[in-house]
Amino acid sequence: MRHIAFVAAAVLALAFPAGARTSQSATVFIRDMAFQPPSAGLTAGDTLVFTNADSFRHTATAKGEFDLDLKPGESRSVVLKHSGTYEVTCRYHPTMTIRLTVK
Ligand SMILES: [Cu+2]
Repeated sequence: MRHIAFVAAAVLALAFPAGARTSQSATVFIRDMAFQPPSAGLTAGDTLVFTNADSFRHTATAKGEFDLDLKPGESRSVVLKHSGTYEVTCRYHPTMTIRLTVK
C-alpha cells in the first residue's frame, strides 16, 4: 500500500509541476433545456462542474470523455484532461448541445 501511495504522489507531481498555473473551476448550468456557457475560459487541467438547474433529468455527455447523468438539482464535475474542442450533448434531449473550447 505504501508503494502505491508513493507512485500516486509521483504521478501527481508530474501532472502538476511546481509553478504551473493553478487549476481552476468553472460551471456550466443546465437551465430551460439548454447548456449555459461557462463565464470564464477553460484550460486543460481545470475542473468543470455541470449543475442541473432544470426540472428535468439531463446528461452532460462528451463522447470518449465523460458522461454525467444529472437529476434535477444535481451537480457533478469532471477534470478537463486535455486541450481541444469538447462537443457536449444531452443523451435524453439530443438537440441540447454546447461546444466547449479548452486551451
Ligand atoms: Cu436533457
